[in-house]
Amino acid sequence: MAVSKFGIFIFCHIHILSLTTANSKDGYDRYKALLPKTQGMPWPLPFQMTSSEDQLFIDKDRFVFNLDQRCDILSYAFKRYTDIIFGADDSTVSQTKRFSNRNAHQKTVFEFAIPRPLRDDDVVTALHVDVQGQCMDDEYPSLQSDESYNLQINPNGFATLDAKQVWGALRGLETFSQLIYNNDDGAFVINVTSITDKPRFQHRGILLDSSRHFLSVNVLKKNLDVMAMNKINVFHWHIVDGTSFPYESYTFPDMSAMSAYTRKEVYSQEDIKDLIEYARLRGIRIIPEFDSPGHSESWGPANPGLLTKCFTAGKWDGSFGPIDPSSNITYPFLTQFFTEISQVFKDQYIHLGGDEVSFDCWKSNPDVNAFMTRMGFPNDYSKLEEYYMTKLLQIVDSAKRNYIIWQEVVDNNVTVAANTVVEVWKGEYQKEMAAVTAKGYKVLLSSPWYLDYISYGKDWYKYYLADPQDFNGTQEQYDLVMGGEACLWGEFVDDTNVLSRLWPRASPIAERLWSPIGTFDVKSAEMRLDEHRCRMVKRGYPAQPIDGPGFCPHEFV
Ligand code: CP6
Repeated sequence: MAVSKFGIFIFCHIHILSLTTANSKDGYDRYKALLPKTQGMPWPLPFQMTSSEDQLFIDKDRFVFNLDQRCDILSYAFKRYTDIIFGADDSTVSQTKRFSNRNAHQKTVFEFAIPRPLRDDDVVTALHVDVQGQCMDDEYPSLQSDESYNLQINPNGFATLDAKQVWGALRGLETFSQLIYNNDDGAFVINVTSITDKPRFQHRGILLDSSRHFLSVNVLKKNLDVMAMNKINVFHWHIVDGTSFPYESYTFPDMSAMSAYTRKEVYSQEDIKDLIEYARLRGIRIIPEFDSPGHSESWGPANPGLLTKCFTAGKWDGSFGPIDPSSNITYPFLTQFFTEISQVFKDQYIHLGGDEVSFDCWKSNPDVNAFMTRMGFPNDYSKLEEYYMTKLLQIVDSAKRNYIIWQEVVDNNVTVAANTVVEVWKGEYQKEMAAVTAKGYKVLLSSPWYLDYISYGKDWYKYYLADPQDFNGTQEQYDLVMGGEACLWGEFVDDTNVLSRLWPRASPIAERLWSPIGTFDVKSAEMRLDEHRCRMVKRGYPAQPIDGPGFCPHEFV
């Protein structure tokens, strides 16, 4: 008989709660630190999962991934997951020391099972992977990618992973790797399990900012590894901003030559190809953001005449503001630049920013004001912004790319193409989501998930409980919600702390965006999150603790 692990977790939980009331806080904390961790529980929670306490051994020496077609993307994944599963923890346990704890569900979970001689059919020696249709060896993941999969670990040791597309197979391999754990003898075991899984939202992203501080390719790759562990499928790369321009453009090489911090803090075309491929192999899209007309001061030095000159007391004060919508170099520049960007980055979407445009500099500049009068919208700076954004969107449209913009653009009533995606990042999110979807735009949520706000205590609860479809709207409005993004801006973040500040704090958001609607049980999530955090640590990523005191079975080295 298969017993749901969830049932047992709920039982544990009640048990712990009763202890809380009976004992002092200190005693409870010490006790909790000694509790067995959950083992082999996946994060994010699958759409449907039943698992029994029946354990099967995985024979490390015989184990193979089977696939009956040639598919490089999966061959690479098999290699990666072989290392992930068996590499970090080399078990030297002999066959005879291994045991099965079949029937363990009849005892309390804390009791050890009785060792039992190994039977051949208890051993998993292969995962049989089947992808319907063709392998997508030269395709990129997209908003339309099918990430669903079905994973069966049968009582006789026969294990299968079925997916419609490679993207689903990749997600299933990650889940499979998470189901495997070491028993007390150090043997590799997996519980009899049946999983049918698919994401709730198609767009599950992380924003990182490589302009305020440079982030090395090496660290960005590590982050892509951890994203894949969390089934996050979009890297929103806020690659440049006002403070530095690390993107090495082949059309405008002076931009990074003049505005990167140093020649070292630059992403070459090779670096970018390398990252896009690294992400693709993990089923992750890279969406670059080139934010304008604000946040683009770094674009100026290499492009005289592009930025607005700010005036004080009737003359130029030496400073620059947003891109100058009235300048005759602006639109030819944007056309060339975004044509390049649409060739370099393979995703269907480009993020065009459009946030936090300050009107002060435009207001101060006599040429800009003369232009506005000529155009028939004197003193209407929102109209000027609209003029600029409309032209930019047309340019990107001609380059056959879709675009994402920050919410201000539509808050300021700029009319944008109907298929524009709007990212909500500020204000009361329920109101903003309702307003943007009422206008018929597709929407991404990020406002509750600004991970650069740090505070004392367990901030992950509030990330976990925020929901992109938690607003008053019609079904049509809910259907416009594509997903969301966790944002970690770069003012206080660089290579030294990006991974530990992001993980596991972004993991609750990953579960919110992947797992079925209504996955709100923070208590059972907490046990799994704790295990998941330790799993990241075990795989070599410096994920910080979710709560103390406590420990991981494998400390970070
Ligand atoms: N940079 C850019 C930023 C922010 C935005 N755009 C930002 C604003 C407020 C907070 C965090 C980040 N640093 N280009 C807004 C989307 Cl709290």
